[in-house]
Amino acid sequence: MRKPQPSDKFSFGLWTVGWTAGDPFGEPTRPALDPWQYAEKLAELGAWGFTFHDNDVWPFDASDAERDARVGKLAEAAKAHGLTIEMVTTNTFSHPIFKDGGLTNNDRQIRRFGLKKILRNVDLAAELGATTFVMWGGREGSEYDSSKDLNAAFDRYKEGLDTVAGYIKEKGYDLRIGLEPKPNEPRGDIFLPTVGHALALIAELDNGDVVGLNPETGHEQMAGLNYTHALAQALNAGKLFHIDLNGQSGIKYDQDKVFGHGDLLSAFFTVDLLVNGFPNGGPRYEGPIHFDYKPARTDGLDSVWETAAANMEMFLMLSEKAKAFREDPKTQELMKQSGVFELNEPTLAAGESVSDFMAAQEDYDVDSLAARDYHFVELHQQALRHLIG
Ligand code: GLT
Ligand code: MN
Ligand code: MN
Ligand code: MN
Repeated sequence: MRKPQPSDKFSFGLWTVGWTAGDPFGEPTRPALDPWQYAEKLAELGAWGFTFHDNDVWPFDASDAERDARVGKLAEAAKAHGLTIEMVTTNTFSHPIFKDGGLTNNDRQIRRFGLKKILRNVDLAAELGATTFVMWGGREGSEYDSSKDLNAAFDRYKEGLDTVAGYIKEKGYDLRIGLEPKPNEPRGDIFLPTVGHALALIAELDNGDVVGLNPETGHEQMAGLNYTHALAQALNAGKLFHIDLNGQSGIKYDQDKVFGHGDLLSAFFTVDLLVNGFPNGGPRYEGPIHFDYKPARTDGLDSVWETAAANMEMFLMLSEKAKAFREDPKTQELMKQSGVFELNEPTLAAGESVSDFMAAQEDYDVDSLAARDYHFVELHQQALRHLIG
């Protein structure tokens, strides 16, 4: 497999390779490096960009001088290694102050504190040239239904998002917000559990034009949902602003495996959508191929770089297979037979009114229509021939 190159637009969160592998049951198994050291390594591996939370770079309680010095060093490293800082996000989940959330905390003073922390990082994101600002509301939610006025919680969530989005517009920043849904973990139930929930909330915002999605593979799959469908609906709504690719094996805790190391078949169709687009054309995702995974706790620091490379290799391998699958004339034939292209034709004719439609004398041969053989399984088998044949 060829080496990743900047034109592939591969990008990693600093918290991914930087995860020292502490979990709720055990201590870290790896040492921490400085953020700029991770950036340097990612560049060597062929990554194009990286992303970070405020507190991946400076501690929660850092002075302004310390913050500026550390950001300066990171920006210098990015420049020296030709890396793009494409996305910046805010940590409103680690510090105990956020144990009941940032934007939806019952405590108003904490909401004001959280909002300021976010807005401050919006300024930094713009300054560093990032074009996406991710908001993962990991602590926005509850364990106990009695603890929240849910109507007020959604009002406060919308208020917070509208304030951040309005600020971005007022400042004229070339920045869009990517909401990241997740069903649970760390909260028992997180608000905006799926892409669909987030799309519905965005539609109610005053400044929703600059708010879209950053769907993560494992987060949809934790809810038993189809990640590729989630990407597709976000694309269809013009809201797929960013992606977090990783691997997840079924409905359980958030595994954050290497991309393709969970549900491989689903990963294949995700890549098929990303590199080939919809069969009938339509909106395409042109943003970074961003990985949000965790190197296994059992792997040491040397292996971290193997795991980062594995994400990119998986994407490239699946890209080749997905391209060959779609380019194969046999595939095109099978897609035609299955009606994949037929679905693109509007159900009503151009200019046909509902009354014309209702009045149209059409003979539906119900028995023969019901007997249509779609050959969907053969089409799927054709995909597998390309994937593992
Ligand atoms: C955190 C979370 C990820 C989010 C990051 C953005 S932080 O690691 O588990 O899924 O993308 O805040
Ligand atoms: Mn995850
Ligand atoms: Mn995660
Ligand atoms: Mn993520």
